[in-house]
Amino acid sequence: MTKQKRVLAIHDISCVGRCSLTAALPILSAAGVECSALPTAVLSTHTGGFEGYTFRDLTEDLMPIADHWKSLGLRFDAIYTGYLGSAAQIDIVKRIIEMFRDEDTVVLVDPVMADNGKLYGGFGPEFPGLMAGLCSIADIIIPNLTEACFMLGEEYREPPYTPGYIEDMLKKLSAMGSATPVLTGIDFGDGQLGAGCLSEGGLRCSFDGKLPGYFHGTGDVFGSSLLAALMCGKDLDGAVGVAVRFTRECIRMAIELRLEPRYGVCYELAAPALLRELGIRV
Ligand code: PXL
Repeated sequence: MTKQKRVLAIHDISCVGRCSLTAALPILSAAGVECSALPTAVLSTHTGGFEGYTFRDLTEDLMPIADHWKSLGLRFDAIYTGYLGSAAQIDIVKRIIEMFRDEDTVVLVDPVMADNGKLYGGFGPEFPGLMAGLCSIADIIIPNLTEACFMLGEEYREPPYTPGYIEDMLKKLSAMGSATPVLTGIDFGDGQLGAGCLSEGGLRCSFDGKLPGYFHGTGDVFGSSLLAALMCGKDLDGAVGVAVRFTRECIRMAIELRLEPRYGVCYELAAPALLRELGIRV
C-alpha cells in the first residue's frame, strides 16, 4: 500500500451550510486522504444567504497552532486555502505556507471572494489585490470567472464565453505568478458547465450538463475533490474532470432531494461516485 497523503486545509468553519472546512474534511477523508484543519474563523453559517450569523475570528490562534505543528515535525503533501476573512489572515497564511512547503508540497489556493460579478459581503475593493498576492505564491489556483476578473482588474462579463476569451484569461492568470490556473464556471452557451486549464499550450476543459439554480458551496466541493484527485495520482487535467463531474453529481443529488440552495450540495450521498472515479474500492 502506498503512503497515505496528508493535506492541510486552511479555511473558516461555517458550522451550517456545507462549505469551507465542513466540505474539505469529509470529501478529502472519503478519498482516503488525511485532512488536517486550520480553522481561520468559526461562523454559525456561511455569509451567503443567512441573516444574523455569528463570526469568531481566529487570526491570533493561527501562528501558535502552526508553531506547535512545526515543533512536532509535521509535513503536508498539500496545503489548501479557501475563504480568508481579512488582509491580516492572508499575510499569516502566506507565512504558514512558506513554513511548511517543501519541493513536493502542492499549494492549492482558492481565492474565495466573489461570484456572479460581485464581491462577497465584507470584502473591500483592496481585497482582490491581496488575494492575487497569495495566488502568486501558489502552485495551483482555482478562481471562478468573477474572481479572475477582480484579480486582473477587468470588467466582469456574463456568459456565454468563447474558448478564445477563456484561454486569454488563463494566460493572464498564469502571468500573475508561478501558479497554474484552473478557471471554473466556463459556459460556452451549449447547456454545459465546466472548468479548464492550459495544458501543453492549449486549452483543456472538462464539462458536464448544466443544472438549474445556484447552489452554495460548490466551489469548495470542486476544490476539495480536485485536490483529492491530485492526491490520488491524477494529473491536473484528469483531476479537473473528476471535480467537474463530482460537483455536478452533488448538485444533482441536492436537486433530487429538494434541498434549499443556501444549505449547500449533497456531497454525502454523492461520495460513492467520487470513490468510483478515483478507483477506490469499498
Ligand atoms: O463557500 C465559500 C465560503 C466559505 N466560507 C464562508 C463564506 C463562503 C461564501 O460565501 O461565506 C464564511
